[in-house]
Amino acid sequence: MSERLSLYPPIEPFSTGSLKVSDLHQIYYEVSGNPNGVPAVVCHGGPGGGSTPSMRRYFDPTKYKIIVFDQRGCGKSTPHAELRENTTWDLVGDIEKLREHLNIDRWLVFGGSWGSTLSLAYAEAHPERVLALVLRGIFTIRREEIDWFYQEGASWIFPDAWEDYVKPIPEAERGDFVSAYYKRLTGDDKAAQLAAAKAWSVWEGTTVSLLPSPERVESFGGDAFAIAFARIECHYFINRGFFERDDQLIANVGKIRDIPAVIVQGRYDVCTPMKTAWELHKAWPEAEFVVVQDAGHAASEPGIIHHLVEATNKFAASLQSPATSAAAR
Ligand code: STX
Repeated sequence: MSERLSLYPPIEPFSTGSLKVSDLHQIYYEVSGNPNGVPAVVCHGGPGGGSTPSMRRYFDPTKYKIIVFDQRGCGKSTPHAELRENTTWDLVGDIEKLREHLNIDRWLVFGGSWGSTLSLAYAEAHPERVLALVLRGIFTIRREEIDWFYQEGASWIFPDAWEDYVKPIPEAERGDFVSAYYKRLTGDDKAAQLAAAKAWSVWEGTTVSLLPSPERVESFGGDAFAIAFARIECHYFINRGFFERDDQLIANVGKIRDIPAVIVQGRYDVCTPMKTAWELHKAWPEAEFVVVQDAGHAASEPGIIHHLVEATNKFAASLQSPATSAAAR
């Protein structure tokens, strides 16, 4: 195999801020890379997973203006773990508010896992604002995807980790784990809420990478991360992503068919199995589709990094930044 591309070196943002998006919510954002580069916005996973500094590193910082933000209720956004005024369509609106606040006309949209869900929802709502899409670990919140990961399916591959996931839920309620977890994650018993949040979050932290990552499992079990991640994920799942129909994102792919796109999917993704990416690919053959044969779900898998960086490099060459095209006139 030829040598794989790696992440760009760590960088710090040249500006950060907090944008008031509703009476209740403020969202944290940061801008890194080249202030005159091609704008790119990153949609993080979960929902509720928050952004990480490594998200800046999937883009050439000399060519891109990289915008990373924390979605409502997680990371450095406030109030922490808040579920009110927190829906897919609120987040889509926030991306537009952020774009206008930063004076950006159009941008590349980059997202993995729930970040792919949100990127698709945003692009289908505002296709004229999207220069290109780079999507990984495709997730569309359909009932069968939620059932696979939180009810039965992934449990066959990780029966050991599954024992810890089922522990907080009494036998009588195990026919519907999402509902049973939702009750505890939104209940008044703070100790029960935290115990449920940790079990929920550690299940995901344990199963997202091809090879075990004890550091990830530990960080997913941290109180603040687990509370936001588990509460927000469960809230979105019990509300079926706030979509009108189960297959909405794939059914509406016609709205974004002409946007240049790359879809990167790990063959051994246990969290968002390849069936969904395959169905998106069949509905949208115009998008470049890459299966990484030795990867699971995580953005940090070496083969996933290679193809994501290759995709952003390709788009950096083909998309001109506003400043560059003005200079060329
Ligand atoms: N949740 C899938 C998802 O978006 C069902 C996701 N899983 N883990 C993550 O995101 C992070 C590692 C990005 C937190």
